Amino acid sequence: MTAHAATPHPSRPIRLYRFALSGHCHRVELMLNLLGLPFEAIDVDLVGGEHLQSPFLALNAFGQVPVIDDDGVVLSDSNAILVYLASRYDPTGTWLPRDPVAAAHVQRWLSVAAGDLAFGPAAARIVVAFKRPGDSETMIRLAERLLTRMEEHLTAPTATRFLTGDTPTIADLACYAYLAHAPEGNVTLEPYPAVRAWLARVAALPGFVPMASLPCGLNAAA
Ligand SMILES: N[C@@H](CCC(=O)N[C@@H](CS)C(=O)NCC(=O)O)C(=O)O
Repeated sequence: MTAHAATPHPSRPIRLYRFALSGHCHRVELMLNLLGLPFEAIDVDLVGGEHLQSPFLALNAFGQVPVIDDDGVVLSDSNAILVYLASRYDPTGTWLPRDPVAAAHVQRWLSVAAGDLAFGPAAARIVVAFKRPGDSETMIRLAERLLTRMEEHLTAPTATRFLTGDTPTIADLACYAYLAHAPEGNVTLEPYPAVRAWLARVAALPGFVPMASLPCGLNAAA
């Protein structure tokens, strides 16, 4: 076995530093569950500012969750963690394909997740759910533009069941939570049936775990 070959299981539970209502953390938690990996979740008090103090800053100088500690391998950034978990622990090699073209397609959606998704629906949800200041109108417009592009992608003649093929990859996990929870930031999913069908396919994966829903935005009780 080479140093890069996927190993099926960690020798001890992976520590996941997280905030339970964070979509960035959810995508990592989802990967851990879908791969059936043992892990221990450690809640970081973002509201109380724990992430901006030592010892957390020693784990991630950017002061953000998620972070994992896999037997001394400490990694931050949700998409980087997905790449690590898939490369190290997915014996099927399907969650992050090695084929150069397929890998590039996955990376394209990871970039979307770190770009339009983060600045659109994720940011709009933060403004509403956590009462942070921000230009909701611009965020919602960004979210609508992203959802329109995704609807087109998922209904094109070449469309597949998941974002980059007929089997799910880390691209689907990275894009899932902030779209599934977009209504909490006043972003409607109604005009996007193909996006909703794709979200349902992700949610039907064996081992799927949801992120808790918040009763705010379009989900607020009338
Ligand atoms: N690029 C990072 C972004 C992570 C991120 O924005 N985490 C948020 C929670 S959703 C956080 O820790 N925020 C604390 C802060 O920025 O003060 C990733 O993908 O992990």
